[in-house]
Amino acid sequence: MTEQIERSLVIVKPDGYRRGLTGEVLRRIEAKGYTLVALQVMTPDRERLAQHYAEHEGKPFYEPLVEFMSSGPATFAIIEGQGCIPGFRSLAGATNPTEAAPGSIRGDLGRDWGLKVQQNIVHGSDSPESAAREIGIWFPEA
Ligand code: RTP
Ligand code: MG
Repeated sequence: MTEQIERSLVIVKPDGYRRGLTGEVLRRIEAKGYTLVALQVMTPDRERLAQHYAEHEGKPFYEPLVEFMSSGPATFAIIEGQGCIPGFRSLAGATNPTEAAPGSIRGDLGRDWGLKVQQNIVHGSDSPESAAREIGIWFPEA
């Protein structure tokens, strides 16, 4: 394999936290063979969410997304492993839980709740640049 050992930022979003799915998500990450490097539960503040989701500013789902993400505790993790950035995206499945394949986190555990924003349990960085940026926002000491 040519993939690098890399780090990704994973969030178990407030819907996943509320539904008691944090352990299940972490179990899948560890079962896949990725390492947990850092782990923290907190209610994300709007200021850092605005940085995190800067690419989506102005889109119709942006405000509902920040509202949802700041609605309660979420679990933030840095994970590490060969190819873990695309690897975790694959574990997570498609953004829309209705379309996410069975076997993926969103496919197995998510559904469309008919809300203004997809409440899809997890976030995972989408590139090495995003991962470095997002880890810097949520784990400034890392
Ligand atoms: P994420 O960033 O959370 O890992 O998810 P993603 O890459 O699969 O999705 P992205 O396009 O980056 O969108 C970020 C998050 O915004 C919410 N969203 N809702 N039309 C909608 O209702 C909609 N579109 C996006 C989701 O929570 C998505 O994960
Ligand atoms: Mg994204």
